[in-house]
Amino acid sequence: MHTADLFEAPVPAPQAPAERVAQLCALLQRYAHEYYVLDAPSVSDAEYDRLFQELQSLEAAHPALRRSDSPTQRVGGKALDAFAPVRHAVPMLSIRTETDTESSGAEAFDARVRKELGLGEGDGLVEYCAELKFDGLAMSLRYEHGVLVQAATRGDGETGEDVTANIRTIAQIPLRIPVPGSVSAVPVPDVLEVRGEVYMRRDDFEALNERQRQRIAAGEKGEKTFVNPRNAAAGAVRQLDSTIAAQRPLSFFAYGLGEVSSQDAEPTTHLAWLQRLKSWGFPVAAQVDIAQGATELVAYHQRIGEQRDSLPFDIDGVVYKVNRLDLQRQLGFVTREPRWAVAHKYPAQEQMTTVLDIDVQVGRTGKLTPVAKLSPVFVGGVTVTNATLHNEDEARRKDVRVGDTVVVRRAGDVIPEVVSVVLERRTGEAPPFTMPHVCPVCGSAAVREEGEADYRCTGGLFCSAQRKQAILHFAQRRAVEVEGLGEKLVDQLVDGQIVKTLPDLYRLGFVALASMERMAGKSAQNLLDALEKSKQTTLPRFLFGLGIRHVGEATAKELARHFGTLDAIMDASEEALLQVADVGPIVAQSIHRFFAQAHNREVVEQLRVCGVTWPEGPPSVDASPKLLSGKTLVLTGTLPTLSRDAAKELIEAAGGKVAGSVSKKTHYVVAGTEAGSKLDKAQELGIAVLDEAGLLSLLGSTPPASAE
Ligand code: D41
Repeated sequence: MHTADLFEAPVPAPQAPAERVAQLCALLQRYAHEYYVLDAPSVSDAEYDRLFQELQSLEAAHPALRRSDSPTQRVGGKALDAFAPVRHAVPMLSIRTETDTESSGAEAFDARVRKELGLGEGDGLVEYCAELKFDGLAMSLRYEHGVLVQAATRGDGETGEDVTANIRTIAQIPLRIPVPGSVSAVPVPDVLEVRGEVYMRRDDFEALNERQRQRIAAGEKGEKTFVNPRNAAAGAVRQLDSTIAAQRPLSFFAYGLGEVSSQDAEPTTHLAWLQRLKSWGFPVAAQVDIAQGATELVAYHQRIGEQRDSLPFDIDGVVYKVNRLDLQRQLGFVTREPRWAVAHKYPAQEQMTTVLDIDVQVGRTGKLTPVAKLSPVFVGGVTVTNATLHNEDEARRKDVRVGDTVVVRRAGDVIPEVVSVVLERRTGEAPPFTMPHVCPVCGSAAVREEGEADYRCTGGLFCSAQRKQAILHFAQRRAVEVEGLGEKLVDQLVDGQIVKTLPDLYRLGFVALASMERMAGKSAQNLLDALEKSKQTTLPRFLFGLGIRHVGEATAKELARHFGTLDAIMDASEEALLQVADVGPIVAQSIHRFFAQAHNREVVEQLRVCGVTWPEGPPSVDASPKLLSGKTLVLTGTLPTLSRDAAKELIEAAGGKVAGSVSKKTHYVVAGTEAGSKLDKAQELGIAVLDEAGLLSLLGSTPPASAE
């Protein structure tokens, strides 16, 4: 069970099923109208789906309560009067959805298919075509004698709306097939209905919203920004004025067929059809794949899940289809859902919740960040209670207030953020949020300098929040590494005034530690041991650990190499610092200022007195020819002997750079076991892929005896 189940919206008091059914029908009808007719949804898709499923299961349990006007009896929305209705020659079916995140969705589907087909254990695997589930708008395109004659929305599956004029503005949709210059020699049937999804790419969506913001700023009436690419696409398709639709950048992917007049040599599988559509000039997603049996469906679901955030468009799941068309016919459909297909969703990346409070947090460099404290909500696979509002301008632009209902987004490992406020739901009288002009932790003045987005506390190490962050930064694995010194412990040490400055860490005694709350004698000793061990470090780690603004790991390494000793760095002029590779004026100024402060020099001095040491040497001019200079590498998966950090160190020592994601600028991808989307991307872009042995031979070396 997901923890989310514990945090869902307040559960209503037990209610008679009839009452709940009536309530759900009314709610869903209202939401559907807002969504389909007004293009102004007041609830998230996920919330809508959840209520819809609740109604479906109530009706299944109490068939007598199923009303003819129930939203479950009419999947889809009402046609806007302004568009002519189109009766689909072949109904546009809906697709059964499995929402769970585990493998069971694929396994349950495969089991059902096998049962329906009467397959036993010895009968071999069923072949599936697996594809992406685009988060857009279903569309049916009708071609007669190769010419696009009509484009219709899905509507309720039987009757949609004629949106031909708007759809013609989509460059990706062929007006005539085969598209001149396409590869196909196969003649096009007299009647061909292609079904697929109209969607908006994420970059197009961002650009559109940027243009909209400028229009609003310029005072143009009736303009608004869009919540997400799907709503923007829906709005564009349903524009009555097709010149406006033409300004909204839409795209299309084909995934199926409606009416098709018979022809010679018809494809016998779904995949063959998709390939044929592609050969005529329709966009078909590159990720379409064949899967043998449930195991490969699960692998597909997993693999696409890893790629999800790096795709240029939104998907909300994957779709599995029995590949052989004769088997599809044999399976048929029940109540408008084919038995041969299923959609397997991913956890929604956006959810609605309420803002309980707005806090201001203070970071290591004194940066003040407004953070919305949320009623716990399950989004993007985890329970979220905090979402960043980034800075004052963002908080103002979104106008988030305490008590508001907001849309929260968490994609991949990115910090959750508040996307927008659902203004329709604002009931409270809470005033707009303002940034404090004093630090909420230490009371020092907080200032926002011209040209900067952030307020900063001016308290420096007087501010306990900055002290805590500074200690955590120093103690992290990539810096001086004090094992076991985490957030809770640092809070205790700083709040209890046991540690005020970094050197205080090394003056901790067993008695003081062991007398702290929740600190057993053993953990006290472990911490002392870890502190002792951390004293033997390296110059780059120490420099990085000091937390000088703009000095990251790579810069710290360059500084250490260039100057050789800490004293040389501490005494370097800005001009001298500028000689270091990668150090520009801002970084040079920051380093120079840091060491110009007496208290910073004192901290360094005391750390040395306490026994923190590192090997120093003469400056090394970067003379040795570097095997990897100018090369960018990406690491993915688990390598057989090298840890990720060890591999990174080797690559950087050879002058190479390690990047986090694969792009056209990547020279090599080093892949270990369980390499995911980065490997796929490399293959897609034709980038050289190495295993560990390949990396080592590139470096002309053999693995070090130990990774550290
Ligand atoms: O990408 C999609 N959203 C998608 C939707 C897809 N890849 N395949 C689909 N296949 C079907 C069937 C199996 C019924 C031909 C669909 C949909 N239907 C669909 N889209 C909207 C309602 C149904």
